[in-house]
Amino acid sequence: MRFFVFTFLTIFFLACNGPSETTSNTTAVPDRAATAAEGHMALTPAAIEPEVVFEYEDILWGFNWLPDGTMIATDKSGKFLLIDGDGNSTEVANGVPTVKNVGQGGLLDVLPSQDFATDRLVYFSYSKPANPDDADKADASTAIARGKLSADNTNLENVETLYEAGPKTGKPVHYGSRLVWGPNDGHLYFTIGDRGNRDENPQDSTRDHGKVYRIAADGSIPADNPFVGIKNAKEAIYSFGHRNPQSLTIHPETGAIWETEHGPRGGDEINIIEAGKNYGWPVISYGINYNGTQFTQLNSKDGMEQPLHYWVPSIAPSGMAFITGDKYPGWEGDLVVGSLKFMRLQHVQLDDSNNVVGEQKLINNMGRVRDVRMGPDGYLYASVEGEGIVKLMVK
Ligand SMILES: [Ca+2]
Repeated sequence: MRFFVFTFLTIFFLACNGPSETTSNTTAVPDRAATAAEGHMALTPAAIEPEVVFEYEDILWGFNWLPDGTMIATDKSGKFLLIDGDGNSTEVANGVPTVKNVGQGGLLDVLPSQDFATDRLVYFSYSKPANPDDADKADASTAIARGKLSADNTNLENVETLYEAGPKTGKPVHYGSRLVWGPNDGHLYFTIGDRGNRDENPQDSTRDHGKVYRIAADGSIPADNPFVGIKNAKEAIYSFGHRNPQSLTIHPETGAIWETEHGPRGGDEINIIEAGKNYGWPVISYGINYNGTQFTQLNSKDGMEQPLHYWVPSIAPSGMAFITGDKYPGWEGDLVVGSLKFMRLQHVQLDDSNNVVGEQKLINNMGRVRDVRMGPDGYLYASVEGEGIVKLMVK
């Protein structure tokens, strides 16, 4: 009983005092009793069994599904793969632009058009080099583009750049990026990291980088974007003060845009993205420099959003999905987040008000996770470096 009371008070405290924090030794999930009391069944992490559905040695940075169930995935080195239900793959041989596959750059996320069945357009993000003939040495920035996938899936045709951040830089870090369709407006939301220039980029609306963006499907700027009409502002900006967001997903009920971003040493965050808001980087943070020194004394400030949740130490979050459907009893509405650093999935338990009430580690040592998605069959899938794509079965 004492445990239960403690648990209840902990949840109450978390609910009343802003963001929830996790340290690596709190994942025993003391909130399980409360969760069960809410009527959740306790599917345990041990019941989750990864099944490799597509073996692949290199880095599949992002993946998604076409309407016919074919999977489309990005190999970071600059290739699109199409994967059928039997785990056979073909490469899109022609038309894919040259990427700078150095450091965190490469061919990044992929998102089919909302009207793919009729227009066959594929949207994607990549590190675009200033000089494609010398891509690895060239300065680069994140670009968002689309192209038409030929009927036989072998060519990407009429590739056009929809957004290209600038200025390009030689720094190999913090390109972002994820892409999602806004369910309420049909616009394209995407993320671009601060490109290693935290002091100039994230807080300045006249500069790219360190932002969540929103454009229409044709690349135009929606008239109601928050920075439209503001002098010299980058009008595609939707929110700012971000470090390096590598997850973007849609809440299945509210339609809200949820994001994760990498902190420095500690301070990785989950945020709910709203128009025009400032998410604080680098003015406020729960992290410190990699060398152990502090770059800010502040973890909160008026006018800056608190994260919904943050991790100390960092998990290096990449990819995130809400659990929907009935394949994972009791986990519906929770999040699964990929961890590059700890080579696992992080099950983030949410209550009905979307407060984080607990966490569990799923599939330790599965490899560096790049992307996490709910599949059309109701199962979770993750792309894992050196493994390929795994499906999370329930024993
Ligand atoms: Ca923040």
